[in-house]
Parts: sequence; C-alpha cells; structure tokens
Amino acid sequence: MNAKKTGQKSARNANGKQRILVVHGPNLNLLGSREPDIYGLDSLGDINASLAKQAKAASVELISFQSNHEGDLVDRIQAARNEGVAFIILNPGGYTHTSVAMRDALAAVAIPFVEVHLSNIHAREPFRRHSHFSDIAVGVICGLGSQGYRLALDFALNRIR
Ligand code: CA2
Repeated sequence: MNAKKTGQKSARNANGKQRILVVHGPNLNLLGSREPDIYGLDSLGDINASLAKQAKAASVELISFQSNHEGDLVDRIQAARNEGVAFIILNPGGYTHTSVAMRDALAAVAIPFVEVHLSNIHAREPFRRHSHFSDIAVGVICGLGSQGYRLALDFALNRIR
C-alpha cells in the first residue's frame, strides 16, 4: 500500500529532509540539576542542542520531545507515523520498566528505534534490569551518559541513508 492510501506523509519534510524523532520520558527534564553522579552534568537542553547540531550537519530534521505523561508519549509516537519519521531515538525514563502502552505504540507504528539510557540500568537496582522495549529495538545503548544519544543518532543517520 502506498503512503497516500495509508495516510502516511512522505518520509521527507517540505525541504526534502528526512526526519528523526528523539523521545525523552519522565523526569529527564530534570537532567543536570540533580543526581549528576548517575545522569551526568548535561541538561536536556544541552543534549537536544548537541543532537540538533549533529542532525543539521547531516541535513536531517530532528524533532525532540519530552513528557512526564505516558499518554502524551504514546500520542507522540503515534503521530510520528503520519509525519513520516524515519527513525526514533528513545529514552523511556522510568517507563522503560513499566510501559506496555508505549511498547504497543512503537510496535504499531513500526518505526525502527534505538533505546538509550544515560545510566547502566544493569548495574543498578534489580527492577531496572528489565526493559519493555529492548526486544523490539534495533539496538540498546546504556551507561554511556549523554554520549549515548549522539552514538544513537550517528547510527540512525547511517541507517536512514
Ligand atoms: O538511565 C537512564 O537514562 C534512565 O532511563 C533514566 C530514568 C530511570 O528511571 C531509568 O531506570 C534509567 C530516570 C530519569 C530521571 O532523571 C533524573 C534526572 C535528574 C534528576 C533526577 C532524575
């Protein structure tokens, strides 16, 4: 079925650029202000600015979205399909360990994604060791701090070419 029939927009924006969506889950808006030993010193604004620069250099449109609300995150993932988003970079935050709804949304839109965690979730409390996303992700990066996002974007840029 073509894009017209499915209601999907073209995978490129009006300027002919491909789109990548970065989704940040709950509490990641607090980055840089607390727990820097676990999550680093970069704020979410720093991370998004660095990713935007990297995407611009590759002539790709980057959309960054953060929410503390599960339904808003589900809505954003669903909208990505109609926007022709080619790739998603996702840090589900605490929803990593709980959200069947976000997992279902990603499975439904069938957009390839990389799961990113600032901290090494396998070296922390036992409840953080399970992710509802890892088995349907293209790959998982964890424990590399904010560099993990840049590595994920580098991968995505190569993947969508
Ligand atoms: O390591 C990660 O990126 C996490 O996704 C971060 C989540 C945590 O629940 C996951 O297990 C692993 C928590 C994000 C909270 O971020 C904060 C940042 C600064 C201060 C307090 C929380």
